[in-house]
Amino acid sequence: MTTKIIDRVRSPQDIKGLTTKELAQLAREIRVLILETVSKTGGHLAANLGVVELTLALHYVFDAPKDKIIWDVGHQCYTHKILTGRKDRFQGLRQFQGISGFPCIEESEYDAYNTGHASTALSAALGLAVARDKNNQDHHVIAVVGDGSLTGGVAWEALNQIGHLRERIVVVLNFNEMSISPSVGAMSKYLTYLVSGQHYLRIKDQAKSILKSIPGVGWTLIKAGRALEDLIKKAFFPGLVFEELGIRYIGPVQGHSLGSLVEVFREAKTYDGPVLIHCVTHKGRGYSPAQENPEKFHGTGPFDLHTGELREKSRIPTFSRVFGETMVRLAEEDPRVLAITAAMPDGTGLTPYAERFPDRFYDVGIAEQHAVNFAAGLALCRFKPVVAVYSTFLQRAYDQIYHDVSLMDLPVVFALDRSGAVDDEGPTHQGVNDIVYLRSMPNMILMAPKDENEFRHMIKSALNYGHPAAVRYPKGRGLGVRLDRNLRVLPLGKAEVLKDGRDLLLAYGSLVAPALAAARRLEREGLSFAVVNARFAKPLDEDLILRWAKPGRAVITVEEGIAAGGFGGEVRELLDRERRFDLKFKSLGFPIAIFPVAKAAEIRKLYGLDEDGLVNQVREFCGRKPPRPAARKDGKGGRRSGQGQGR
Ligand SMILES: Cc1ncc(C[n+]2csc(CCOP(=O)(O)OP(=O)(O)O)c2C)c(N)n1
Repeated sequence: MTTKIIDRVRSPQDIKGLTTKELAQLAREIRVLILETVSKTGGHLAANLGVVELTLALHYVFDAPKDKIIWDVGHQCYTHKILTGRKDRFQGLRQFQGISGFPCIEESEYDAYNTGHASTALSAALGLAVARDKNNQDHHVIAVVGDGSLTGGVAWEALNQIGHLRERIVVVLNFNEMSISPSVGAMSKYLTYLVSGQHYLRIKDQAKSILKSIPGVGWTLIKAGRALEDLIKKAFFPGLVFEELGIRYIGPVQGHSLGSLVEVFREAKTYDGPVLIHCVTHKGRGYSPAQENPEKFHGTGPFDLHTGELREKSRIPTFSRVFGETMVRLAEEDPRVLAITAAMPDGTGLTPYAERFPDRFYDVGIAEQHAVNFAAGLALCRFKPVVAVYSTFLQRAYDQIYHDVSLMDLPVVFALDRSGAVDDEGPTHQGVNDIVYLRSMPNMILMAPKDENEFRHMIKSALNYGHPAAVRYPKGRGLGVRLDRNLRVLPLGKAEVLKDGRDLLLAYGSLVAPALAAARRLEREGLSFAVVNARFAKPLDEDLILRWAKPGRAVITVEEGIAAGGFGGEVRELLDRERRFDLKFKSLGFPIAIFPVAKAAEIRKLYGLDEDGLVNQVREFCGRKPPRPAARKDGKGGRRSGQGQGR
């Protein structure tokens, strides 16, 4: 029986004595574990397959947890987790009460910093390095950052200061020419240029052989390797960006060659200042479906390992897909409609639009702030930009929304995908804050559809109102409703009554459907609630709400977002303004919390926002007890037989 090396690895210490050949064998075993697990749990497959060797070499050369490794975005940390004591829990990747798919300081001392959003690692690394020096410590700080994440402005703000302070930091640039989609922008082209011709390596090798041929002198110079490198760089690459910033550049390095990686990391370890190592890797390495289609396998659901086909199939379209199709239609109708994404063309459903209107589509890279600012400039010149972005990532652009869009009342449309609870990704990716942070923006219109059909009308409406407008919608599939042939503009600030009743359940967006189902169940228990699809969180349908806001009545708001300061807050303030104090008010939504890694449905259940939870919460608010379960005809169930049934 062959024993696996991976079975002997409990911590990075266990790989220190391995030969390069054994490390390569371990890399193969890790890939198998990642593939077998992610094919069941879903996860960030392609990025993780691309950094197996890089991660092994880092743990081989550096001494975590003393040395601190920070993973930018953190979606590529699976090998790191496997090597740092979490191999046996790896089956629970991204599962409720399992392990997170991102670095998590609460989970392990080897996780030096929590990540999830892109481009933060360099700033954090600098903070850790400065703190190290102030504390008279001597460990290494390593930041691993992808070329995609290097399109984020904050990464450059960090490099600016790193070059200035010249702190001892190792930056590992994981260059695979991909963000989720192909990397974009001038910087990406520049990095490709450095790699593509292999100019630098060629020149370095040529210089070495020339020096070697000079009797007596050559070898001395070659041994003083750094001097030679500096000489070459200065002579042939006077503008090498990183060197000009004061950061030593090493590379390009073959990122799947364990020997080369170990050598350069050892060299970087000796350097007394900031150093950037340009490692060339391939996303999806070792699994051909992912290698051929790294975009599809960037973040994947469970899939068939043999065919690479996704397991979940449905005819019901996702909201993202409906969005993309709607954008194509709206762009056909109006040549001023433009679409902007911050590195998520596929995730936001914009790929068909980008193919149809390549010159009216902008992927700005992982640059949400710039996306919003750019849209403001376009809107000022009478274009109609739609910024398609995940709710959680728009948090980055808070000031741009306020300063550049809202204050000038510019008609920028925000299409907020993945709003509400989000499957599997954990606390960094929940789209639960957008209502709260957008509510306070002057001129901003806030909308959320009850289903995918209404959603299409909302995108059309948002483009027609002539003000900043945000439409929030959930991750995943719609309700499977029929789609109207024509798109129409919804009356601004008008809600829709779905069911009449004595008291009011005022639901927003994705929770309209469970609220309606809950109200129907409560009706059978004698609790009469009207259900209103609010459509707008701002402006509210004030007249309609005030019609129900009578003494003694109950008004309950329901939203898939943080309740404090959210949609419910907007309604509560209306009631206070109108001095409707003698009614019962409650807002149901998420608490301010750190959300667990779980399915969205599990998160909603946990906080009482699924149908059962809503029934329970409303019932409790009304001071009602749950009805006794009816006794089953077979005598089982209900109250236990013999327990006072006949009294
Ligand atoms: C602020 C922010 N915007 C968008 C994302 C979504 N996102 C996750 S990974 C990724 C691509 C990262 O590319 P890169 O850093 O090159 O890593 P790779 O996946 O290629 O290894 C993006 C856009 C994010 N995590 N954070």
